[in-house]
Amino acid sequence: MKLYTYPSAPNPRRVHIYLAEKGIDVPLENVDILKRENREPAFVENVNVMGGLPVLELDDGTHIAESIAICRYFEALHPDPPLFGEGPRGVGVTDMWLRRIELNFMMPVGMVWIHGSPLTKAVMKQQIPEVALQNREVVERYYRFLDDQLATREFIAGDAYSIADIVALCTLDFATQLNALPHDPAQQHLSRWHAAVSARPSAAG
Ligand SMILES: N[C@@H](CCC(=O)N[C@@H](CS)C(=O)NCC(=O)O)C(=O)O
Repeated sequence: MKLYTYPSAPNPRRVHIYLAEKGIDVPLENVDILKRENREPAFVENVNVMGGLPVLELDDGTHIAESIAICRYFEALHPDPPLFGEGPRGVGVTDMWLRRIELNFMMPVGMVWIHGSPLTKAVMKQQIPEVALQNREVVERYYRFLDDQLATREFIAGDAYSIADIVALCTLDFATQLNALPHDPAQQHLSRWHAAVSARPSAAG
């Protein structure tokens, strides 16, 4: 088994944090996104037809791409501690928040990245600056929404740390560090949550 990865990128980072929370060691093979190694024909043809990272290679040669699919694979093998919720209610609520974070937070940050960053300009056929600007506003609204939500509970999906926190942390740090789109430190509940999840040893890697 091995994980093809580029650890500092937000989607691979989700898997690294998840594995650290579970205490699971997986051999790594770094693939340099900046050198476009993940877009070389050998990688696309043999590892991931979509070209993205991370990808988990199993010993029988199966490839599982998509960061959340990789985490779910490990969750099935190592259910404790539960990071996708516990019991039918917990699983449902955690999945609801995971999907909200992916669709309503990561997606607009991704739009800012591909339409607004000088780092993606060379690979985008056409950047549309208005799309980046509109999505910056969507993200700023989402920060306000998350701040309100976190006023009533400790973590994104409830009182237990979960995959929703992992994805939200990677998204917020990606927005802040690579898209110059930080949250307002005066958003005290979001700031409290961010400090707490960042202080976990899993977030350091
Ligand atoms: N939905 C996929 C997204 C994979 C993805 O887009 N990964 C990025 C890194 S964060 C990537 O490989 N970018 C370089 C590229 O697409 O060429 C997942 O969750 O794993």
